[in-house]
Amino acid sequence: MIYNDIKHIIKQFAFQGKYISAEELTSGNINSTYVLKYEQADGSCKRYILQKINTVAFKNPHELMTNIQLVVNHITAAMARSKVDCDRKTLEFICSKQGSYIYHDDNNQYWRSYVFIDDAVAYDSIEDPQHFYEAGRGFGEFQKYLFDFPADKLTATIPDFHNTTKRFYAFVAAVAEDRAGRVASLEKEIDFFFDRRKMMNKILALTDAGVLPERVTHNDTKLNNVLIDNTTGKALCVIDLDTVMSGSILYDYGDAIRYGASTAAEDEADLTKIGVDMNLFRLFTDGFVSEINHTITDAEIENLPLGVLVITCELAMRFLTDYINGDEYFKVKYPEHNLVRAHAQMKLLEEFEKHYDEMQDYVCGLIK
Ligand code: ADP
Ligand code: GN1
Ligand code: MG
Repeated sequence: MIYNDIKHIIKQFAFQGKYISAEELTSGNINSTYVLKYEQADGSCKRYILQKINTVAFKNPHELMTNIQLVVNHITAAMARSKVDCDRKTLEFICSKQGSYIYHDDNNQYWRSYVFIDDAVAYDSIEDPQHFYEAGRGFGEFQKYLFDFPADKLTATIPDFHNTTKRFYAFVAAVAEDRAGRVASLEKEIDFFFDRRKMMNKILALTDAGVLPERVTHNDTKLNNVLIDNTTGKALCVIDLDTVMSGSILYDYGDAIRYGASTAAEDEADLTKIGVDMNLFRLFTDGFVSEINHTITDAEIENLPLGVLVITCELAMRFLTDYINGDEYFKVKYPEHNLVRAHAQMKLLEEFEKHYDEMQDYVCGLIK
């Protein structure tokens, strides 16, 4: 029962009201997330998010929370300067009784809490195409607010998170080690990534060559990491700020398209269902670029489709690496889940490759 797992934890946060219930949200692949309900004196209900930070992924939770605070403060100040009411538009932290925004428990687990943002949805799949335009606008606006954020103030919460070259080496090392005894049947899959090795290096090469600028980026721009307002249908708040770090705009764009412009779920087992919805591709692109058209460079625009290929390939390879390592990083819902995810992302990558020229024509048409 959830209550038994968290009853010692919830006492450690300054929640208002009387505890009513807790429910686990299972859409995220990394942290453990609960929604807590508290009854208020006037009979209304207030909700909070409680999260156990995954320390396999995030080795230093205190530095992680410092990053998130810096980012949220920066965005809040930028909104204030633009006379934007920041209510429900940024994450609001709850203090723990240890005096910080983290509670470190006796089992060496780290917990944090946010105010639950009401009347909004983090969609796992697209129900209304306009929401994907809004997701693009939301992530674009996030970029816009962080444009002048000093990157050197941020800790790399996961070093080399989108260093696809190092991800490839980690994949090769996992294959060599074969610690879960799963490699023998994966010959086709291994070839797939060797065949794409050069493509995977391209964003890093263009960044090293100074063609693409480094920016502060979100780095995990799945559709369910932006809340859409129920009343207005507009993007409300970008969440899941654990991976905000130095990066390329191509990562944020590419990851969002990877997830949202697919015709199937990220872990679809029936590969015949997986394709690219070019209408959704265009909607997201329009929303994203509309917010950053003053700052995005022509080289970034031209290379946006490269971001889609690299990030889809990187994630396919990360899922396969985790499968080979015995499922130690991503949460799995069944034993072969990471392999199914890898196959789905490999198929999706092939579909994006087929649409590459069409994507390229579209984004180049946006250059002024
Ligand atoms: P993960 O890193 O595991 O993906 P997230 O921070 O994205 O964790 O949280 C998981 C889910 O919890 C989100 O997709 C969203 O549905 C919900 N959520 C997280 N923070 C909030 C919030 N402040 N208000 C409302 N819902 C939230
Ligand atoms: C993880 O935390 P979540 O579920 O939003 C992962 C992303 C992957 C994504 C795939 C810190 O994101 O990199 O793209 O799963 N986050 C981390 O669904 O590894
Ligand atoms: Mg998330």
